[in-house]
Amino acid sequence: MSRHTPSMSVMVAAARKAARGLQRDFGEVENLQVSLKGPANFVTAADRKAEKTIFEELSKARPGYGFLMEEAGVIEGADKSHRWIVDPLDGTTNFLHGIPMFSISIALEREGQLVAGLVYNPISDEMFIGEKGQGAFLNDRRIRVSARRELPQAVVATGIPHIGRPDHQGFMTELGAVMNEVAGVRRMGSAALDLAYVAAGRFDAYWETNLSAWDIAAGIVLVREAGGFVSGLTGRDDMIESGGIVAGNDMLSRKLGDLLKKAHKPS
Ligand code: 2AM
Ligand code: CA
Repeated sequence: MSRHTPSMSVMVAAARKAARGLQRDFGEVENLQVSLKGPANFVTAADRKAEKTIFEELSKARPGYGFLMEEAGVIEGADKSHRWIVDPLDGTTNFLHGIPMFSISIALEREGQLVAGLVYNPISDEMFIGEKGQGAFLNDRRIRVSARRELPQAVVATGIPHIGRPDHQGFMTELGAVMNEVAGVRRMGSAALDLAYVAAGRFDAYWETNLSAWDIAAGIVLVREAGGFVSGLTGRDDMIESGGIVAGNDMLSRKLGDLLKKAHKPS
């Protein structure tokens, strides 16, 4: 069983409440697939509604905490030492296409340090939580990063840039280097879930670039608390600032990081 702080109970309650709306709306998306114009607007509305629910629940339970949210951006709070970092719907493209691979991501920052993370897939009902010093859990069962130590045995997740997102050539360079060395590359479409899967040992490692703080803040806590290692693409602890991330157990994250660095700077 997991031991949570009261703050984690607040996060879980907010995520579950927002999830009920997303579950209903996801069911509706399938009916909207026939209309070409309908789904995108509908999904934007579902996304905003989920964010509003999470904002209201967290604000009620912890008045004064600040926010950084995907839709609303920065909301300053009276309490300068606490901030919630929220992505109400990570994996929007999947949601829009009726693919049940998306998540709610909520992290808590205290004095500038990430101290708690939650990633919830409302369709599979998988709740990943982690708090600094307390370990990481999937539906109350302890999770750990994978123990594989060699890239040829590793399943490695990533995200592929798409229309409107930068650095397609950079990604091709990285993929070219990685796919030659690993057992398989996977692309699920939700950065938050990718990190949760690394924490659970399903993916051995993960890398992606050009992400935002709300995509990765909660997942970073999960991977660390599952015994894993997270860094930016140059190996520095700058994931939030750089938007680049490499994650896995200490051995594989280092090997993957080295591979990516070498791909960009062939000697
Ligand atoms: P989203 O679904 O909330 O947009 C997919 O590789 C990951 O990248 C998802 O976590 C997705 O989050 C995120 N993503 C999609 N478009 C993005 C963009 N333009 N900038 C940054 N992140 C993006
Ligand atoms: Ca996102």
